[in-house]
Amino acid sequence: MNGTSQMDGTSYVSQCAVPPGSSFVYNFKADQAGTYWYHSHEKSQYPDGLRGMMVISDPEDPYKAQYDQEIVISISDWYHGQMPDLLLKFDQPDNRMRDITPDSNLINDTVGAKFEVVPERTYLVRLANIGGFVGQYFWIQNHAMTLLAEDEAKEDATANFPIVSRMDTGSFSSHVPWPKNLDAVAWLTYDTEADFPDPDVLEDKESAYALDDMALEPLDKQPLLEPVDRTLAIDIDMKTQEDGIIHWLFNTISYRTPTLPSLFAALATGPEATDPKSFERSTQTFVMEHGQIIEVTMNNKHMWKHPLHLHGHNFQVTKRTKGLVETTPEGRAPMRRDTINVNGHGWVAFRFRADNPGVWLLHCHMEWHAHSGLKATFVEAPLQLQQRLRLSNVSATLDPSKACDPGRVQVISSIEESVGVFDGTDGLTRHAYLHPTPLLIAVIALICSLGLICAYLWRRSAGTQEGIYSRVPMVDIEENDKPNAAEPP
Ligand SMILES: [Cu+2]
Repeated sequence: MNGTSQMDGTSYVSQCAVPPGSSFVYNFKADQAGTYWYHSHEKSQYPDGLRGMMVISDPEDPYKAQYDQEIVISISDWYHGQMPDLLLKFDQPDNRMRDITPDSNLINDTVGAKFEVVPERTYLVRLANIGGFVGQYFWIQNHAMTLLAEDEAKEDATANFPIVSRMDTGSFSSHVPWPKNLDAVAWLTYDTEADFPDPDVLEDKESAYALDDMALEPLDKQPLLEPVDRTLAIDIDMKTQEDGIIHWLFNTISYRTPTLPSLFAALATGPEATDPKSFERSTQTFVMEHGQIIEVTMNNKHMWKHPLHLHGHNFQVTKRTKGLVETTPEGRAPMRRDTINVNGHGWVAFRFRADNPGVWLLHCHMEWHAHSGLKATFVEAPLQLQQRLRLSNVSATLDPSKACDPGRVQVISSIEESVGVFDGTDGLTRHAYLHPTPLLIAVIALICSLGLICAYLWRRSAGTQEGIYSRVPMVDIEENDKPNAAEPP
């Protein structure tokens, strides 16, 4: 999303929400190869299904020669209720921040998926957790997996092997019932006629074998960014707010959706956009200067893990603690991520260069926590941003309550080459989407009209010649249904 903050898709951060019956064209340059997923960033909609995986292929994939085929796998927790109802239950004063635990666990949005494979071939597995809440441990039974490298297992080609994704119980409060079944199971399928065995029973200690992502090193070996120009210390905390409900907070602020999208505020306020006070306080806005190296330290004051996600950057993770153990890259180039798990009562530190002018969210990717306020806004290089983007109607932002009325304000890119040639209209488009209801009514009306015309023509033809149905003997049902007078009562 470098250079196209207005296409980031975060409602009331980079755009207005897309109203029913409208469409929004996301126009951006897919120049960052990898395995991603997309999802709604409005009203906790994505755990109900408004999400999917997105693969950006690399024409110069350095591992291309090392695998034969790709398998794309999503894993996700799943709720039998829908989010609007679950949020009502969640937002109760007597709910002491007990996250609602999922009912089920899915691989590729189903139970018992089968991935057919051929012996001796090597597969690249692209894996993403697209769930709303729980972290997962993933393994394929009897198969060694190497991250972005060859799978060297030689297994029985007449058997099938369980693929397991297990919910990380470190996400759950001990005060709520845990899901009955933590595992999602699919099968690596060599032979569709053979058995599909249950996975081996493992004690819940598999996390000891899990990959420590701090040990990863990026291929480009980007050196540690230094010196740090600015340090942000952010505590993860929770506290009862004025609505009587316990909310999550970054430092002392629980994020509330602003009336005016923060990007609109950054573009409408001129030089004052460098002042955090130009943004609604509840958006917890940090303003960064162009090119600064920022180090963010996030300190978890509670016992649960949080997957912290920053939009607009792949940051270098420089430290993470677990208990009393502190892990650093130790002489390697630091791994780069856009999401990092912070452990219970632990902390993480990450760095990035503020070279992507835009308005970007930092938030926990557990939807209960994000919904409950665990979000902050990074306004990055607003003066440079104002040179790239402008508003179609600045004065319309003076009444924030109306700024998101349909058609009122558009964000316009000043540098078209940032996204190349595009022959459509990007951004919010009114009535571009044909709603299915009027379409359905039109089709039904057409069918009914044709039916009436046919019936009329048939009746006319029946009057002039003997139709086939005229030979069917007519039965007077009422007469036949009368009791037979000869039978005794
Ligand atoms: Cu969280």
